[in-house]
Amino acid sequence: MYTLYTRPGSGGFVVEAALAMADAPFRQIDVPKKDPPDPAFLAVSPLNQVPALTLPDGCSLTESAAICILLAERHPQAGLAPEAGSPGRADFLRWMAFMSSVLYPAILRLYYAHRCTASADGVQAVKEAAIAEMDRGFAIVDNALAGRNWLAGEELSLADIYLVMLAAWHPDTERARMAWPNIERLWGKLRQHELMRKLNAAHDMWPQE
Ligand SMILES: N[C@@H](CCC(=O)N[C@@H](CS)C(=O)NCC(=O)O)C(=O)O
Repeated sequence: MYTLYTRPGSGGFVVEAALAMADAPFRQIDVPKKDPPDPAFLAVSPLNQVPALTLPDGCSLTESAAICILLAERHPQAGLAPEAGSPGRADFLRWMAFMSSVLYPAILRLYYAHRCTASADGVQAVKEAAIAEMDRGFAIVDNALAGRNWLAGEELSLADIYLVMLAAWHPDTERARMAWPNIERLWGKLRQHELMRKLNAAHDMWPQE
């Protein structure tokens, strides 16, 4: 059985979606934000971040994109991602890497701005730069979604769920929904998706419709 370390409203959202779509049994451990961190959790996640996943063989991994890609590979019947060698595969890998290395860190810089400056006066500037970087990244993904139903391939994949999770963290979701109509179109579909509705009830990522 898998063990998912998560907390409501965190990047555990997309991993939980993956496990549910794969119908994979898992135990969920909610990790509260704690200072100092729990040493047992640090052994699993050295940066004290969720999500983290322990595999049935006892190996653990962090990094949401790596976890998603691995789960897609371990549960091919669930259609979590375009298969290796299929036309949508390159887009899937590209956007998973882009979202986890460009968008997610920009979002973290906003919410943990104090970590990015040694000066208390610098926090506001870090936040403004983080939002600008986020906006630049979302605009690029929005553009990639023009004329497409899904970010990668012809079916819903974890890349789409990852994207709406990040969009929900934008500090001004009203503006985000207006500014990036292709992301909003995708998000609108996922807001009606039964599993997303269920997960959203637990994670409170966006206002329930
Ligand atoms: N690069 C990591 C980032 C994970 C991350 O930052 N998680 C947040 C919650 S969404 C967290 O645990 N933050 C606590 C902290 O950084 O102290 C990933 O993609 O999984």
